[in-house]
Amino acid sequence: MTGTRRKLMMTALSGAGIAVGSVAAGGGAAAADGHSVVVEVRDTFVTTKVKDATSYTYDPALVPAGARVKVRSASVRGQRNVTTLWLGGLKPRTHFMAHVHVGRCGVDPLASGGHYQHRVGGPVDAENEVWFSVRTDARGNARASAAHNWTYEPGRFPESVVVHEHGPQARRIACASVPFAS
Ligand SMILES: [Cu+2]
Repeated sequence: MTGTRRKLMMTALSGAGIAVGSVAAGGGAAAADGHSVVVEVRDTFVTTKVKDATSYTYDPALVPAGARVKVRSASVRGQRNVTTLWLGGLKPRTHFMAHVHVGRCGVDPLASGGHYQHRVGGPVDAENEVWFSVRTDARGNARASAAHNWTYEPGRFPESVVVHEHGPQARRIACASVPFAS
């Protein structure tokens, strides 16, 4: 085992109120003709010395091994999505950027590929992509969320959230694998 603690919770509620899959109480209200889905992952960052892990730090000075991440994606299919990112135990009082990326995290920071885009080849902005502006507090904790009037597309669900250094280089400093769905 990698020592990584990971929990995945998926909730699916049909519009008719019939439970599909494993349902947790308070999983969210379903639209009249929609389909409400919540995906939530908690994980711990490990260094790239660990093979086949799910979430990596590429810069332990900014994101120490053992720092925590939680990602929650709540959707009403075809209508809207809110993706929320929590980070814990990072470098305090520091500004980071983060995005939803298409690929799974790997030992190579580039393994997660590029940004997920709602309209592929469309604008590189916070409406067509999922961007988070993150500022850690005195304890190194932060929360940010991004809302869209679209949902992740079946067949090409994104697979990670990548944390970048704030600045022109936008160096990749950590990555959390998340099996998004909507
Ligand atoms: Cu990115």
